[in-house]
Amino acid sequence: MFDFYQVGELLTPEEQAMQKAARRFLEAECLPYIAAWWENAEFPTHLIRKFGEMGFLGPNIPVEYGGLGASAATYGVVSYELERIDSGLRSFCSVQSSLVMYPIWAYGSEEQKREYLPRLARGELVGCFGLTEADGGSDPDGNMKTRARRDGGDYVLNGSKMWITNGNLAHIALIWAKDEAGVVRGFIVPTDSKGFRAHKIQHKASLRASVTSELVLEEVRVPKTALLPGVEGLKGPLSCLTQARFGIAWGALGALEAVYTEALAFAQSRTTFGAPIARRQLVQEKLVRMAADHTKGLLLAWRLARLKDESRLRPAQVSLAKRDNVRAALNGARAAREILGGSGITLEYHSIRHMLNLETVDTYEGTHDIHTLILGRELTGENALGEGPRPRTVAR
Ligand code: TGC
Ligand code: FAD
Repeated sequence: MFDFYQVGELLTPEEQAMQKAARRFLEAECLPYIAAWWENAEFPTHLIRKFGEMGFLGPNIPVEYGGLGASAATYGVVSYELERIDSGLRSFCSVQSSLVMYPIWAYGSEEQKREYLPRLARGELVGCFGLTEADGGSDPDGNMKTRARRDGGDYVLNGSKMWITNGNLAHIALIWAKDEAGVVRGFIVPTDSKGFRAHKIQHKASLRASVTSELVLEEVRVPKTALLPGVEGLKGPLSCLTQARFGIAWGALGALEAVYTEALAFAQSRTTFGAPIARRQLVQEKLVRMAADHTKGLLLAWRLARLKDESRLRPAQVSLAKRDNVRAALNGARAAREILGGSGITLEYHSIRHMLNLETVDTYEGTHDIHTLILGRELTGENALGEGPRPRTVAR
């Protein structure tokens, strides 16, 4: 494991044990097959229950609801190890843990928690999270056309969602829709509901070992017990994003470790002009940049985890870590691909797969530029995101 500042020593024995177990499991069950899954655009559904057994699904959820009740860094190291293999594997677990289990745990009724959380933790049920719509995901409030209207004891949902991870695998979809007062609300929608359809998005050149879908809801009727009672307004979905972005800040460093170690080994064994390319300053500069970014990113992620456990985490702090760690990993993957030369363009090596995946990771969960603007707003008090003529969503 590459860990230049021994950040691993700052982890508790339980966190260290989880990281070791995850690495052992993923190296045996995923690493040998991932390139083929990626090339064939396949997600390894046979591993979902095993992910549950390993504690990868909702590790932070309390034990009474089927989770491990584990620390933030436990979730962090799991994300790191998953993404060291492939961003698509981490995506699956991010969505299940942070975007489906978290909102049910944080905002669900007791009945909803008991009905869904243990089965989601075991991987018996798969969930997806529908926030983004086709007109522009960066501004989910301004672009949300999906509506929920009351009809007796039910809600009726109409609209569509775009780019939804796990959409075609999911048994339940967490759908964010505006009610008749224009307030964003969350609904747990069984995907076998009449009027619910998922279309798998084809021809992706990134995150191929992950299922991405468009969801269409036409007069989908759910009982009022499907509503998450504990939250109103955009802060509902945004607070879930804070959880997932935290995991991505760790995960991206797993991908960075993978491309760094691959590039280093190649550079040490590849000889040109009578010496290994690792002896060349231009190559060393690239490797040093990767190692430095990994080291700084890990310290950032570790500190963030401790702040999270102390409930002192601010969303803008997560924005900084997601933004910088993902961009560092993407730059590292591009540099690793370059060091590998022609070999770097084949799936025999991992760097180009990570590089292409990280283009998605740089975009989803808030694009790099959106996080820049969130941070700019936090630092200056000035909103450069754009005001827009739309009415703001106000929690009642
Ligand atoms: P804004 O006025 O900033 O906020 C509205 C309310 O939400 C609160 N809030 C947050 N709460 C918790 N966590 C956060 N990160 C929060 N950010 C904001 C805020 O305090 C306010 O609360 P209240 O009580 O005053 O109502 O709203 P805005 O419309 O100006 O938002 C701007 C912006 C840019 C922050 C937001 O729209 C945004 O984050 N946009 C990016 C959207 C995004 O990240 N989408 C991701 C979709 S899911 C996904 O990509 C999954 S990929 C998963 C995978 O496969 O791994
Ligand atoms: P847009 O919002 O249209 O942005 C286009 C460009 O404009 C970007 O470069 C952006 O940075 C820039 N931009 C936007 N606004 C501004 C501004 N104010 N100032 C300057 N620049 C700006 N969403 C879900 O809800 N659930 C999921 O499970 C999910 N999974 C995904 C999986 C994949 C593989 C992908 C690719 C996306 C997924 N998403 C999901 C959607 C993702 O969150 C969005 O793609 C992302 O938020 C960006 O939205 P957009 O693609 O509509 O781009």
